[in-house]
Amino acid sequence: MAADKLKDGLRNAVKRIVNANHIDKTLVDEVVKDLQRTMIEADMNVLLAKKLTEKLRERALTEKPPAGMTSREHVIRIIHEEFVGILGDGAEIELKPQTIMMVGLYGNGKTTTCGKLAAYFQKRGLRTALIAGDTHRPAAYEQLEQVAEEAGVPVYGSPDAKKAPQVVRKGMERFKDYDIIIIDTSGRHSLEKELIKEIKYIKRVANPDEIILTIDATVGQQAGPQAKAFHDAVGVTKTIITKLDGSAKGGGALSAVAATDAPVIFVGTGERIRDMESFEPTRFISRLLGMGDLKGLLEKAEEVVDEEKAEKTAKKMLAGEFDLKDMYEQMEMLAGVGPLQKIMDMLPLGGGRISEEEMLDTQHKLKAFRVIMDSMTEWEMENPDSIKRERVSRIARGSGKSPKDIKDLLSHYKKAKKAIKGFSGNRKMRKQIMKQLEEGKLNF
Ligand SMILES: Nc1nc2c(ncn2[C@@H]2O[C@H](COP(=O)(O)OP(=O)(O)O)[C@@H](O)[C@H]2O)c(=O)[nH]1
Ligand SMILES: [Mg+2]
Repeated sequence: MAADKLKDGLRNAVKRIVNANHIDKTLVDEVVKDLQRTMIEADMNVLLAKKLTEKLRERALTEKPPAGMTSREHVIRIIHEEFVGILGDGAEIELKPQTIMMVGLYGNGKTTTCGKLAAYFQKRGLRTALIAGDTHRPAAYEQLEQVAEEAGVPVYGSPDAKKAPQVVRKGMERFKDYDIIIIDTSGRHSLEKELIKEIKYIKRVANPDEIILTIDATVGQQAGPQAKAFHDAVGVTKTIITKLDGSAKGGGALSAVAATDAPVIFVGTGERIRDMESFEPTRFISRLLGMGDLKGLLEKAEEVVDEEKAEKTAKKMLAGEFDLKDMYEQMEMLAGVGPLQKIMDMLPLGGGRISEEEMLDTQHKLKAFRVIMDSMTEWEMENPDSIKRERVSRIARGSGKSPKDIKDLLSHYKKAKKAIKGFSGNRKMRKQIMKQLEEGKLNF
């Protein structure tokens, strides 16, 4: 199967690098050639495979490993980064009123994912409803009804309905006051003409904002062509990879993403309604590369990354850039001794020793903030200043908190940001901290 091939090929490349006496041009060339063959055999787009491996080769031959990392670890890290690059930075579905149509072959997880998505939106304060557009399988309606109940949203349809487009038309009418409408469709075992005709018809009736392709991670070779066929028929805008919890590590999904260019927004990691995760290209590629098995080897590499991350956060803070994610991270670190405490320690007397009591209070707040932040999008976390009235009430609805709680969080954030700006505005101190950071004296 393609997924296994890709996985094996990647792992062999990694193994070769690990076992090499030293990294030289011959080895890099061989590994790159192997990788290219593996990718093409695994049904990946040839141009994509070429582009990726060329970049890999160039980086492996020219870049120097950062301090504390061997050249072996460095090359593996480059492979990892370049594969992550194909998948982009991870995309999100917008939290705005919209109609979503699900497509995918039979058994790929459309109905299950309808429920997961409905729960996702509902939790974030958007009124959500489902339409049963699969009129082919007798049990399809009941299955959707069941996931709708779990998500706490209404469903339109009937077990006896025969014409899917008609059901969809009526459902759209029924739910016209809802924020989010998600349409389940039927799948069949293959892409028959009838199926294509039907989903095109449903698309015309519903005029969806997003058409989400669910693709089963265990589908190997056919993933690319399947995705392309759906894309050609209706234009896929987003992808959800399902069953990533299974044994196959989803190599075929890479081809699917390459075939449609529709970014992956979530992955399904189980049958239950809560088994859906935001898609993180980094984690996905780590699984594919078998990073788990390589843990020992890469531990050092990861430490370097962690240090870099801590350093980046500190620098960002000093530059006065600071978002909700940073704030949360910092609050988490307050339990131990994190960069904030270290920097605080360098401040003149009274600069900010954090008392036991404050720490407990912080932990308490953290819990409440976590719940609220779960109802926010990534974008909102990164742009907290843009969270105004409507967003405040939506987040309050989704998290089951009061608008005042949301405002408290935002005001806490503003205070933290101001404090940081305050001392980063002190040029002398800032220079001193920066210098220490650069000289590596300030270790986190
Ligand atoms: N392990 C696992 N099973 C899943 C996942 N998503 C769906 N399934 C299962 O796959 C089967 C088919 O799913 P279904 O939603 O009916 O697919 P549909 O035919 O496309 O609507 C069901 O048994 C689901 O429970 C997932 O992410 N992980
Ligand atoms: Mg279904």
